Amino acid sequence: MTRTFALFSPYRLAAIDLANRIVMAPLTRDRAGPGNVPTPLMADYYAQRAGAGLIISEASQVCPEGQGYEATPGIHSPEQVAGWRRVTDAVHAAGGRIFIQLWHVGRISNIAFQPGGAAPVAPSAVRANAKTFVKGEFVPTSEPRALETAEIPGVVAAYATAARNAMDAGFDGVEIHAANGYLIDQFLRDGTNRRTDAYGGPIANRTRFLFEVVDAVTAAIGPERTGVRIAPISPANDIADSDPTALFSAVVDGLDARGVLFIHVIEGATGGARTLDQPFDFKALRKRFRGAYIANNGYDKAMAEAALAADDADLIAFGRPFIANPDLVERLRRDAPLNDLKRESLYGGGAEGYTDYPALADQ
Ligand code: 8OZ
Repeated sequence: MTRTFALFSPYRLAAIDLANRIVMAPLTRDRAGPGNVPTPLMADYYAQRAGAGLIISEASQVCPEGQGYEATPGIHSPEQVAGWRRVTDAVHAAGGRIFIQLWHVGRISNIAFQPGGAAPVAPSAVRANAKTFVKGEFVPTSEPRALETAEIPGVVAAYATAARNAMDAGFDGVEIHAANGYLIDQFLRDGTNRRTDAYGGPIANRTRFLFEVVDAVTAAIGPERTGVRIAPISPANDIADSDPTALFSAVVDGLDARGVLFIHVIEGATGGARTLDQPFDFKALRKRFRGAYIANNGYDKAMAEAALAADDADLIAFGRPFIANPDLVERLRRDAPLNDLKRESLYGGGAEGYTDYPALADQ
C-alpha cells in the first residue's frame, strides 16, 4: 500500500489547476539580457523547474525606477513582454504554471540604475543601511527622495500596466511583492514611512499604497489572478515596524476583503531563521484570510507535510532547494538526496550554476 502525501496532491487555485502543493519561490538570479529582457536561457531554467505545482518568477520591475540590482528582468517594455512570452510558453509546454512577481525596489537602489542618475524614490527620504548589486559588486544604496503625493497614482498605475503586460506575456497570474523592505513594505512600516499625508501615520494610511496597488491590479486582471507576498517580521533591507501584529492583521484583512487569490508569507527572516526574538503568530494570520495561504521559509519535506496536515497552509514554497534541484518535486517524492547550492553562481553569469544542476535521471 502506498501512502498518499498531501504535498503531491493537486490543488485548485481559483481556475488554475496545480499538479501539487509545491511552489517555486521567487528567486533573483540577475541573468536578464540587455534592456533587462528575459533570455532563452531563462526560459530553459524555468522550464526545467516546471514540475513545481506553481512557479513564482524572480522579482521583475514594473518601471525603470523600480530597478535596484543589475540584470533583473522588467515587465514594462514590449521587448521584455516578448522575452517573458518565451518563458511562459516553455513552462506551459512542460506542464507547469507560472506567475510573475511584480516589483518596485523603492529606496533599495542605486543612482546607477535610475533614469538620468536621479535619486531613487521612497515614501520618505530615509536612506537604507543596505547593499545592492551593481556591475558584479555589492554597493551601498543611494539616498532616496520622498515621492510627492501627486506622483503616487503614477506609480500605482505602473503596477496595473505591468499586470496587463504579464497577461500579454502569457503568465497565469501575478504576485505583488509587498515583502523584504522594497517599496510597498517601505510604505507599510513606521520605520521607513515618515509621511504626513494620507499615505503616512496610522496603519490605515500606511496600508493605503498597498491597497491602491492591489485595487489597480485586480481591476486590470482580476483578484483571482492576483496574489501578494508579505514578510511580517523579516528585517531584510533595513526594514522595521513598531507593531507588526497590528500592521499585518490590517494588511491581511484588507487583502481578504479584496478577494485576493493568495497570500505568500515569509515566516521569519528572509532566507534566514524562522523564529526571531520578536514572536509572531502566523497561524492567526492564516485564519484571517479566506484565500490560499502559501507558507515559505526553510521548509523541508517533513515540515511541509506537517503544515499541510495541520491545515496551517495550502501550499508550500521552496526557494534555495529549487535553485540546485530542477526536479525538486521528484526528489522530494522519492526522498532522494538534494544537490548542494553553489553560492558563487547565485547572482549573474550564464548557464553555470543556473541550468547545469543535474536532475536525478542524469546522476
Ligand atoms: C536577493 C537579491 C536581490 C533581490 C528579495 C527580490 O529579497 C529580492 C532579492 C533577493 O525579495
